[in-house]
Amino acid sequence: MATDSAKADAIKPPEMKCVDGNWAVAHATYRMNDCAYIFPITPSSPMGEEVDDWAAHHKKNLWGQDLRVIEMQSEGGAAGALHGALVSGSCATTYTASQGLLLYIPNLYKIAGELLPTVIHVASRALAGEALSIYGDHSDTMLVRGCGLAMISSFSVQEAHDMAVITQMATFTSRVPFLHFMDGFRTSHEINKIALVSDEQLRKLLPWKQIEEHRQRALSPMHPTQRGTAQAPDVFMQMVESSNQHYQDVDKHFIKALEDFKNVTGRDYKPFEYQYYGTSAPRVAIITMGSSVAVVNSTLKATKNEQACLIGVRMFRPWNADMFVKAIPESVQRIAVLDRTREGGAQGEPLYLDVCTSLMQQGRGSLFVAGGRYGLGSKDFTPRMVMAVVQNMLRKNTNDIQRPFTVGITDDVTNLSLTMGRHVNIFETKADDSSNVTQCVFWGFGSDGTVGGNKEAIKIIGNYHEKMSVQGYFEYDAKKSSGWTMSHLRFSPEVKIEAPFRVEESQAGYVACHNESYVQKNKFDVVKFLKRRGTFFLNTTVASLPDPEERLKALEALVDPKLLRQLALKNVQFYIMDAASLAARFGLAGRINMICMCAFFRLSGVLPLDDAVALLKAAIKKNYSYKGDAVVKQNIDLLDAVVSDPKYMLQVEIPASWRSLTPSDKEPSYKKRHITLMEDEKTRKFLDDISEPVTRLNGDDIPVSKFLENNLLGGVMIPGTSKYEKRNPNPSGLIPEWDQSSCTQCNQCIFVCPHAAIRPFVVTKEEVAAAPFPKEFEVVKAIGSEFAGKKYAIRVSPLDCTGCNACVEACPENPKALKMESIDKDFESNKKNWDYAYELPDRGDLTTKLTVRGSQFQTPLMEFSGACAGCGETPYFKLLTQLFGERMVIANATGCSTIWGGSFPSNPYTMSKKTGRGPAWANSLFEDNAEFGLGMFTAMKHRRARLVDLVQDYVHKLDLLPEGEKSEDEKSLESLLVDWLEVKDEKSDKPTLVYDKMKPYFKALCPDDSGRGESKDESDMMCRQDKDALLHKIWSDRDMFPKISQWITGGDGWAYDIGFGGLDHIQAFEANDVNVLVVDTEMYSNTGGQASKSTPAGATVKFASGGKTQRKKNIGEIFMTYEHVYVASVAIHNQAQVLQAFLEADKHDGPSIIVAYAPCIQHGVRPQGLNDMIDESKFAVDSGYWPLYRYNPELIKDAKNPFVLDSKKLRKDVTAFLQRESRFLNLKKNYPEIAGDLFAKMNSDVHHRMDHLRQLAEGYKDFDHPDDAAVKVLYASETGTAARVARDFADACTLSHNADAMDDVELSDIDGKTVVFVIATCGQGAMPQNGKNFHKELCSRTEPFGEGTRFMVMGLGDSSYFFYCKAAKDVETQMLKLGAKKMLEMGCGDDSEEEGMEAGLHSWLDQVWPALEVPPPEEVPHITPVKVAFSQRAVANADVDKHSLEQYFYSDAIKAVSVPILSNKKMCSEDYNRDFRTIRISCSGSNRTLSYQLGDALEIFPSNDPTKVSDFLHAYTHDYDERTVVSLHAFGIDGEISLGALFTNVLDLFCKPSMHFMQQLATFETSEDEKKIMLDPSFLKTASKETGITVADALLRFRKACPPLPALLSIIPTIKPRAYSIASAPQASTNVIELLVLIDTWWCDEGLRYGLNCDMLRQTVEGDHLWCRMKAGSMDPPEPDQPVICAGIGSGLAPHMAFLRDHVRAAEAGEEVAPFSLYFGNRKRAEEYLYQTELEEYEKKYEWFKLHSAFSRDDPNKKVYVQDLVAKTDDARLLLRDRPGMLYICGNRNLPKPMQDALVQSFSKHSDDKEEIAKATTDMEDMYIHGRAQQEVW
Ligand SMILES: Cc1ncc(C[n+]2csc(CCOP(=O)(O)OP(=O)(O)O)c2C)c(N)n1
Ligand code: SF4
Ligand code: SF4
Ligand code: SF4
Repeated sequence: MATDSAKADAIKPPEMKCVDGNWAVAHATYRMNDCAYIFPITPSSPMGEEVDDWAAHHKKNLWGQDLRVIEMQSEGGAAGALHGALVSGSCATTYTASQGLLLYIPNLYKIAGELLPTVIHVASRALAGEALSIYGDHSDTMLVRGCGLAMISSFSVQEAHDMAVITQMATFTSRVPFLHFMDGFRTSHEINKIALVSDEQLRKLLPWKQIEEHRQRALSPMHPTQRGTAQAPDVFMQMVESSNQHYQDVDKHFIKALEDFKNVTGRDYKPFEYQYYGTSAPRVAIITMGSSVAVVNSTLKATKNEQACLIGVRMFRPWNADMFVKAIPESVQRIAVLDRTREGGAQGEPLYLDVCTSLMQQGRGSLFVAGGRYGLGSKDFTPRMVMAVVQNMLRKNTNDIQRPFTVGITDDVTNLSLTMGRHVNIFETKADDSSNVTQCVFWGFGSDGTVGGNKEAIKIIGNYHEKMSVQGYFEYDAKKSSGWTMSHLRFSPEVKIEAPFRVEESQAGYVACHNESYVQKNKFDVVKFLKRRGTFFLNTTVASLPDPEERLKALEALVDPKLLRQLALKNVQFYIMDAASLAARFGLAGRINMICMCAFFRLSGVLPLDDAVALLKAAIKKNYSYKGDAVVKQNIDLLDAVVSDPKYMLQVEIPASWRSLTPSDKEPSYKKRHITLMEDEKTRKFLDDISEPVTRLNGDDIPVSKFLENNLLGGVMIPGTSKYEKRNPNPSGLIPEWDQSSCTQCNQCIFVCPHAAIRPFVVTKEEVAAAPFPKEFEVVKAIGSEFAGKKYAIRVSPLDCTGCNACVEACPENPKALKMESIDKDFESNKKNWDYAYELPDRGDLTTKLTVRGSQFQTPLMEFSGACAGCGETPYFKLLTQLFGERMVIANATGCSTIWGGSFPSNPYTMSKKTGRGPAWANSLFEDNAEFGLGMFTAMKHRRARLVDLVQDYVHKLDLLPEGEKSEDEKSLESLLVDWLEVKDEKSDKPTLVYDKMKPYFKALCPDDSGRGESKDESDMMCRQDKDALLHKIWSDRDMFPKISQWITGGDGWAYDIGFGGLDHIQAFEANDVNVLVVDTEMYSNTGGQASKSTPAGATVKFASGGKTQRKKNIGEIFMTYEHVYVASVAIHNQAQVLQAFLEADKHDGPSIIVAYAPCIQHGVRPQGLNDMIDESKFAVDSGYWPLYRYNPELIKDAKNPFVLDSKKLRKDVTAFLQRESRFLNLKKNYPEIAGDLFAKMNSDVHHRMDHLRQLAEGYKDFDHPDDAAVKVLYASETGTAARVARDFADACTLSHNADAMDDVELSDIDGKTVVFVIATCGQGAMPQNGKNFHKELCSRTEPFGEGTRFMVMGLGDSSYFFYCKAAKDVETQMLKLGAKKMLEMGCGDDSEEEGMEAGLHSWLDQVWPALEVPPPEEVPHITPVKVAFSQRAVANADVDKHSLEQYFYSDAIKAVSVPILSNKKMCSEDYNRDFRTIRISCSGSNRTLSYQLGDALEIFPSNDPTKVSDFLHAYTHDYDERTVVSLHAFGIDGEISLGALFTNVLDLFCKPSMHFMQQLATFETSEDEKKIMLDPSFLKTASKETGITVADALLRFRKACPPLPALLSIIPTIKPRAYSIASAPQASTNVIELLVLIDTWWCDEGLRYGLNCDMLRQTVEGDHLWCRMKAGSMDPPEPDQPVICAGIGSGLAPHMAFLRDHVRAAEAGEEVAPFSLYFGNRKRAEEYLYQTELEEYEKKYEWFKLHSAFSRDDPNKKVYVQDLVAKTDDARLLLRDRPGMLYICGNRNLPKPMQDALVQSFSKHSDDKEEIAKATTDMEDMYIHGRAQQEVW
């Protein structure tokens, strides 16, 4: 403790340092404590970070020890640990804020109750209420004022340092714990030059005796005591009161500490600081705390206000009323109390209440007191506001004084706010406009180095001479990066700067704008800060223009005229420089901060230039010497250039004309950016009222009423506002450019984009033509029959793309189909085309969302978030919204995902254009998210149960009603409700879709807000149980119709640490069907990168700056122990696995948790940062750093191993992974001695973990060890399909263990084994990624495989590709070369087949089981009976049938139109044995029409012969026949239909039965013998050959099985349409479709058979109607100006005719038409020269058309085929090789190969030269690769 002798000591000049408030506190507290317990929370985290860093560097405290810094799992934990440390005699401290402080509360009571001395340092902050605010006010500190701590407020950075010491002194002398608080950000983050308390001074000041006493009071077995007992009413109160003495004395101890401190340091503080600058006596007193004291003080001082004085409250607790009232001069009549907090519903805020009570107590109750609120959430508190308060208090009549009041906002609702006057300049302004304080403002772009540079500048200037006073304060956009930054700097060699508020309008002598986009129209008012004759510096590329006039023009084009006018009127010195190109010139590309800092020193005159240059050079040497002399020199040369070379820094002569420029129009900026996107009035208003001012940094001016008008009360935000920002968050200036010719439409680039800025669009040709820039709207034909007639385009939003490169990295093609290009290239067309495409209809519903590719056609409902470029978190969230967006609710833990996902007013969560539905998102807190989500889930589950009851009751009530008493609407609603009850638990959009269908009936039946009639009396409705009331209640719970997917999301900090207790609790219960997504960045990213328990050993992050020593917590395995929890560990590059995990988690009935690896900017990936996000993810998995697995409890039910290890073989070394990230490298750099050990530990951990996971994945088949499995199943899979097929196979096969990716095994593993390969082919014949290495090794192996090596291959692909199944074929070839035995012909699953690849797969599997000699899996075929009942209607009714069939054909699943036949003509003679026909069909049906595009195909739904149907039914059963009427709820039919109509039009009674059908039928067979026959595949084979067995035949053959009607209708397949290429061209023959059809026949032993459709078509006549729909042809049709070669045989001529007719049409219309050669082949010229007349006529008429025909059966000795003609003629060479023409091949499967040979011959002119041939072959393949060769084969 300081003694009086201290007074005598001379006070040494202190060390001065430029630091911020956090550093100031940390520096003091580090030295005075043994332990610090920390947890990160803004804005106090830097205190913890500093002490942790010093501890890691072994800085010593006063006891010569390192401070022991311990990070806890939460503030609650820190408080508990602190309590424990204190009772153990430690000098311990902690730092916190806001919600964190609230979590301390229980322990604060304990610590105070037990009189344990400590100081808790708080950077005071707002509390989360209607929204989270990380900014400063006193809400947190005021809320703990009842805990029993003394509370001391610091007014400035210097005070924060000093009070940290003084409170430490007072806590020990008083034993009362202290809370020391400074204003969050304003003080904690403000840089100021302060005097430091030295160690020597501290030693003098600390009360050592009391510290010793504290230590002696500690718990110890040497003198045991008990603490924390339970007390009864008899003694508790006395014990509480027994500490009164200490509280009564604490102010004395504090005052004594202040005095001692003054004696040692010379700095004098009072508990209540009184200031008055008038000369008479003040009438008004302003009472306030924190940094506002300095604002009031400086204002009163500067204005020399005669009327008002200030009392700054430093000692808030204990409150000393006597001392306080004494501080108020007698003259004071009115008091204004300023509180920086709001206590809703209270009589007044805390300080106000204390003031009022004190005045009453001390007999001055007659004083007039007004309480006011200011500065909530860091709202800047300025001199202007102080003056508004003073003016308010000086009103003549006290009744006119606003009380309570608010200041700083416009409250036009409750009208509490004070009107503010003019800006007040508290600094002296001299005659020449110069000032005693230099004020500067810098505008920067997040991470451009502006803020860092300014911090450096403050230091340089602050250290320049002793007296120099400096201040720096920094503001940032809420976006995680690439947002704006603003630096407010003040310097003065004359006065001490006490101005804790921003630089104000028209006061800055220097304003710099480092980003030229800010000066553009509708951006920021960057020059408003400039004062007259100030200096404005603009970094702009304009400065590089050589010609001054051109420069001026460019500037005028760039800069908002409003700004130019201000510059002129303010008579500003205007300088420009192109920092980027200058930096590049000096080899320092991208480092503009150094240049801008030099420019500042040169222009601001803040220091003499020579001195500044010398100091800058010294700084350069200090900062860069570790990079080598060359870098130092580069920087110094650059510095010299900036400060002295006139070439670079250019002064702009401001023309007089700028003075009269008219301000730019007032149109809001979002309109300029994206006017077309304005969705509705609500959004428009929100953008106008709220978003626009906020984005232009004028949010302070928005009045309260606007928030209410926009329905934002309670913190509600409207969806989808981020899309209007278009903020170009792209420092790289690069965006991806798409090369459609190498794109395989896999959509992998789309999947990974963190910003949803790249999307695939499925568009029509007309839409492309209508694009703003149609030529630049590149498209290719969309792959997949579901996209019939559509084109595929990838487009990028240039103003949303962050240039992160993830999409390019993810593209699997070689060469890649995306490359980064300058954003300026085609900017206008890219932007406009994007805007246009964005507005086009959503077409995601055309395809499935269950595949990687399909999922990406779903519009993301989370887009353009504020995350850093390349953020690893966002793609997962985006995918969630694509899969479940329209039925999901998200509870999101505080973290990055709440900042990028919910920063007002930018909301990236949006809704579907089509349905208006979208994810509902809410954030509660950091610590309670699991519980918050569970609350949502349980509440909704309960509400839904009620809805189910209500629906059941309602349906029951209707059921009881006689038919005649139900209205048609009721009947329809009833039937839909019944449907809903059936599907309600299905985890899909189905329940929602059923609800959509109900809506019109609710509207019609519900007499309330659903649309009809008067609103009913609510309470009456609730009491009643009749059907109307039930309906009303159902409507009220309508939100529960969808099957909600509840997601609980957050980061690792939440899941592993602070929220773990809650997370564990919700996972522990099977009934909690909630899904948890943890985006694992392995640190607390949002607060700047502090360690969590997810941080791995060896990482250097904040709070573990000496390297984390403990290994990462294994959260996945922890939850696996519950056994009912679905657990997955995923990483973004493995898209198929991510997708599978998300789908499985949602599907799992119970809790799930997905832990997703999320690369973060703070990992410091080198050298490209998150530009390598995808590679980083892959490397992490390949090295075993991040394992991929899924634990699916559903598998346990099937007696399978629930654990599936998705990543197996370690292909990379984990230490190599560590070398890629600075979080690990820093350890090596700073602590090489421990780095080696920790890295080795990581290596062994990884191997240990992988071994363990492998064990988990093993063993559930009959063999003992997986290695004993006789069959190895391997796959190479790009999108996950091949992997799924392989896994299913391995599961089913008794001889195999499980399926592995090919790359996960060694060749030696398959030597001597039986191997089953399932191999997909991706792109243009490429091997999928996870098979590439295996294949490479296979190709380089020369040693043959051992005997017994056998294999079979299943290839998956798409036969419309040239390289169909190439990867599979390559493996087969290579295996054969190495002597392995092929067991089976390769199977091929063809995606372009009507039934998809399943058909090929099943027929292959049929052969696999016998080949392996294992029984096929015993599958019980699943039968879902059709909902059907016999109707009471006696006879069929044609109208009823018609209606029901229309329902069927018009249903979403079919979407057909009934159109009439115009003609049906044979093309060959009657008696010829083949029947080619032209069938012309009208496009106009009865009430719908068909439209088609060139090259499309028409799908026709055949029907059965009604007589045959009738015969069958009569033969089959006596229970029903074709006249029987049933009521049906299936096939889209909702009503009655006769069985005759159903069997004729819907069910494929006469198709060939499949094995699956037989299996299903067999389940109804009772005779085992019959069953055996049915299940024997040879039965079908033989019957098919002999009799051409049909389903009807099979049913009759096994009549005894006779399934009941519901099952029968379910097992008979439905009639599928048959597709025919269209031979007409839509523009040439309007409203008519012409088909060229060959009536197909086939033979069985019993005779000739017709296909169903052909049978029907051959019998149709003019006027008959056909049910048809359009299907896109598989070939991309040519444009008329494209050279074309068509080769077709037989009816394959159809599409060629269409193309040709379109060329003819174009020629007739005078369009340019390119050469067109047609090679047509058929059997006999005389009979089969189809379209002969027409073709020959064209040949004669048009010179661009050449016809080549070949007839193979005319001359049996000389068969001529089309390919022979192609080879012989020059057309192919001239049109396809020498020109970029298109080739179309159409005919049977045997045609393409010979055609390719023919092309090579034509291209090489029949050369024998190998090189020529090779070149021709490459040219030919090139055509295929680039989509110029297209084929349709069958
Ligand atoms: C009780 C409480 N303590 C501390 C904080 C400050 N805080 C907000 S987010 C966050 C870190 C979040 O980290 P993590 O959960 O890993 O998510 P990430 O930011 O990495 O996505 C912290 C410490 C808080 N909001 N509430
Ligand atoms: S560069 Fe990044 S932000 Fe831009 S489209 Fe590609 S992935 Fe998306
Ligand atoms: S091939 Fe490349 S560009 Fe095309 S969709 Fe796939 S990833 Fe995207
Ligand atoms: S998680 Fe990392 S990369 Fe993503 S927004 Fe947060 S800090 Fe940026």
